[in-house]
Amino acid sequence: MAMTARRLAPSFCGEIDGVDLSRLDDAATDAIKAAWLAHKVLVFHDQHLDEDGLVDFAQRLGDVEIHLRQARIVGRREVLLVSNKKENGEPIGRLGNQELNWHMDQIFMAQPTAGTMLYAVEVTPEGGDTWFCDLGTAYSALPAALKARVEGMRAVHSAATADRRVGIQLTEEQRQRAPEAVHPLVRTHPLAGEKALYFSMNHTARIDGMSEADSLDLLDELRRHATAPQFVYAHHWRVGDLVLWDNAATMHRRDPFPDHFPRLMRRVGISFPADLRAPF
Ligand SMILES: O=C(O)CCC(=O)C(=O)O
Ligand SMILES: [Fe+2]
Repeated sequence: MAMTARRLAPSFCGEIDGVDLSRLDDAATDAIKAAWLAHKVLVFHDQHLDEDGLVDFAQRLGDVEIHLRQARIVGRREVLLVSNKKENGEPIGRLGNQELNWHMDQIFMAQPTAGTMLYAVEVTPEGGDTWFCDLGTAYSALPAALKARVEGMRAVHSAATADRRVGIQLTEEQRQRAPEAVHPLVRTHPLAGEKALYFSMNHTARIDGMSEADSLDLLDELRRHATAPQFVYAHHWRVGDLVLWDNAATMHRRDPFPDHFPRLMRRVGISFPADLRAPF
């Protein structure tokens, strides 16, 4: 079964209409997997998924992860709430209303998350757009000198770096479960075979063997190149949208939004098959 996706950006991002993610058969699941690989980011609208339905869909795509920072005591542990909402003065989810800089989810793990899905339950009329950039196409379009320079480089990532840069606090137990991870700065996609830049402005502490200042200069140069308008798609959310992205081929960021607008997203992370999890 072929699934047609409308391209939302020149090189990546597909929008798929007419699919009910709560009723997929195996042929439709395979078509979604193929479209996801081809488009790197998939956008679905008008979905009706409770937490069980979201986890069921995620399980069709791969092994579902429990997020390092998961702290829920009610609801499905596979589902992380991304929200600025509070109950009894306490945040019900993560990441508040602030801007999130260009990043890659869980790049700091030895076996980072392959893909993330975000499902919009409550959206804001202003701000809160989520932006994606195509790191594969950006890599192939690098100026030759820069491409030669990054060849063979390895980058060091840690959750503690994100704590420092973004102010997300880790518990001691979480810190021990996620020490530094070192991955190639240019990663070959384990399923698509495409080479892509592989770093995160929030989590990449440094390039192995370089000072932090020099590393940040290089990362910023790569970030400026990779987030030029021709490599970027910005998603403006509607209730019922589900966006699924490939963490081995894209980075994302989020616009801030006014805190008096409640925003609630349900989020699930998926792994690659066990033998393909470590980046190479
Ligand atoms: O809230 C968003 O739009 C994006 C949050 C994010 O970066 C994530 O859930 O990984
Ligand atoms: Fe993220």
